[in-house]
Amino acid sequence: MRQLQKPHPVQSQNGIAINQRRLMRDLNAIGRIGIGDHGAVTRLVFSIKELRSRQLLIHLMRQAGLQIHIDAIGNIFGRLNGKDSKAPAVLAGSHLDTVIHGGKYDGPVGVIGALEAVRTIRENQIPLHSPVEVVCFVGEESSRFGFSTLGSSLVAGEVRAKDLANAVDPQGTKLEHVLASLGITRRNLTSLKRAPKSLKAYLELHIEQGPILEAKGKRIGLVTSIAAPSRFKAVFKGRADHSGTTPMEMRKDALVASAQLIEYVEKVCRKFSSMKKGRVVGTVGAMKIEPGVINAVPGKTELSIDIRSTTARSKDRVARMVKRRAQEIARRRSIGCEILPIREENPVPLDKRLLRVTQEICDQKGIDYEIMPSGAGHDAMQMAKITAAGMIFIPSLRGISHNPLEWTDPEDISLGTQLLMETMIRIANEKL
Ligand code: HGY
Ligand code: MN
Ligand code: MN
Repeated sequence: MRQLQKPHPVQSQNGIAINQRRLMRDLNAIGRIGIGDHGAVTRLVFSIKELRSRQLLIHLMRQAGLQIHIDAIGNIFGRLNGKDSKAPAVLAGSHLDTVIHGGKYDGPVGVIGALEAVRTIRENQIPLHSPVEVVCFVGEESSRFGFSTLGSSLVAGEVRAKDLANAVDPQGTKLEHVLASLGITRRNLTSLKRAPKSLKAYLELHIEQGPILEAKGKRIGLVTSIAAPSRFKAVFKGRADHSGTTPMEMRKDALVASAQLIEYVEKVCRKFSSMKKGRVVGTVGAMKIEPGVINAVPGKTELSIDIRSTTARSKDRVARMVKRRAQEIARRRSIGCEILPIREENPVPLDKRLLRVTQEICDQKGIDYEIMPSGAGHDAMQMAKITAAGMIFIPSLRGISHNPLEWTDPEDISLGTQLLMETMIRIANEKL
């Protein structure tokens, strides 16, 4: 691992620097909610732990003197007004929910970083023309229902009833029912949409979750675009049989069919990933097996498949190939196969002007940065549909994420937060 640039103290703008001790205190407090063995953090959306993390954030926002608004799904907005309280606002934030056995930084860095930026602005009475808001979006991770960026999709007015059809958690709870319990139904899915004219920009500080910044020895990434997923389920329907009495040639084993498809996903994505343009990655991250016992031939499997690329063309082509291959495998084995769509998203370009603002600040401070795409999905991909959206990356140790070993140097978290704050100030004072 190449040595990162020597961490230099966060250089402030006209002497005003964010408070690193307070930033890390609150980040660690959030990180303790849902922590288990080996430091693994689990805060699945709408779980008690995840709700508790949002409660803590509301407390911290209150302490910071922000005006708090919580929408029907539970997205939290903490507002600090500027000179013109009616002007479109500059938002900054991310999410607090996690994957199962994840790390402490994916999401909270962006929420607590934004909170620290706004607290510092308020304490130092830094003049702002437009309001600024800290935002925590609910359910960014697809880990529970297979549906990602839920809260920001609702704010962007990007949730369609059909997208919810196959959004079910492993216990069989349908996302649609959870939304209905919150008063959100097919008829009012766009009721949480934020009017684009009320927004000036959205910024998100996030860990890179990959190896590029560390490999290049850089501390800051300025993000150009966000890769997007095609997510769907492949259901193989064979026949459950006795594992001892059923001859091999008579079996309709759904799990062996699944194994062939899983290997194909890796093979076809590797093939496409050799091409520079339109790199594709594919994952079968979850599988259900029925009856799922040692002495029965698996009769039915359900594979959750995630295919991504920074170009829609490559992503769509590989997703089609995987779906076609699933049907071929089933046909050859005389078993059934059903493809259940979860969600189709297109890669999202981020705002060039916002990127330039942070780039200028880095240049003035002599901070080396990398201009790069994001392989991971983020709330910014939804917010980019209703306002100018930008992202600032900070390095992940050995590129590890969605894993308890996820780690980012507090100096880098502070530097990213300082840059976030100074970018927010510039945008909030820019004439539209
Ligand atoms: O799945 C993702 O890309 C993100 O970590 N939610
Ligand atoms: Mn994540
Ligand atoms: Mn994230």
